[in-house]
Amino acid sequence: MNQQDLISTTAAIDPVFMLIFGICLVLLLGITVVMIAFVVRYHRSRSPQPTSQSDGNVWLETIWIVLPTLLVLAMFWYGWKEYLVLRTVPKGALAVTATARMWSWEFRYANGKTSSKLYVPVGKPVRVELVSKDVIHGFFVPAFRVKRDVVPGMSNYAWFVATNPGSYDLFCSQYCGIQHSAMVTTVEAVPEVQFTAWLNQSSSGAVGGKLDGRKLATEKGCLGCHSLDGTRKVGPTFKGLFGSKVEVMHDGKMLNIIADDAYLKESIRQPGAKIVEDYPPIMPANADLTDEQVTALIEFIKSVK
Ligand SMILES: [Cu+2]
Repeated sequence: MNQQDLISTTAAIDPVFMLIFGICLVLLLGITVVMIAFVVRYHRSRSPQPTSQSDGNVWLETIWIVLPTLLVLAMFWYGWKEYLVLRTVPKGALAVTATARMWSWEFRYANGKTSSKLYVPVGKPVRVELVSKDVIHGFFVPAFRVKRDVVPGMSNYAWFVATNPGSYDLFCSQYCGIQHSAMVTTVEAVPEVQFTAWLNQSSSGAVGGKLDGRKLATEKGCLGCHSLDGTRKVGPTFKGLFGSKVEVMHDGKMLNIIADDAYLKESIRQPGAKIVEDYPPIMPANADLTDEQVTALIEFIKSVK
């Protein structure tokens, strides 16, 4: 399929929406006008007694059976046709894996690069593999009319093509917990040359060969639950955490410990091992982080005073 034949998801969906919306609008107006006319025309003051009785009208009945049937079939046929466009990924689409977790998105490209924003080249179809690490999320990009559930254990996908450069909202469309509204990011559609250059830059989080812990914490979604200013969020704040005394539950026993390197490392790798008193045990494990990344995160936590 070459570029000229490529129909965007937006171009496929909008006419269907307008058709169904148009039919609904005509019916709404038609029914409302007739209803009001009848209320006035047959008001008790005008016709105190029933003036006529009708036993039926074959033509009228035929019309009100056949016409709605055709309308509904037309909506179905047209909707189905364009739905197939949504489900048929054009050949040569760029493959990206979107991983949803409570409460952030991570996009992974074929070369292993990861990003918290979905960078795509303009004019090139993108196939997004949808993966959930925990609960049901929803991949929703209104600008491209694409919305698909992201279900743990189920393989699902969506595709779209950005026909114009720009920044487009990307939401989670399923209520997935108290920080659900924090699952917002963007699709960044950039010219292909720029995209290729970005893709071949060293992976995110690296600054001059050294990993940037703050950037990593943002990208991995840590800051969705852990504040930097002492505010209580879903998890304990990072502010002043390092070196502080923490009350934790460990194997059903309450322990008083000092938040040192070993504790932070364990809490990043196996969050369930020691749960800070009064917080829910819901942080996902981070098996995919490298040791360098964990160290960078700890260094960052140390710096938040
Ligand atoms: Cu979500």
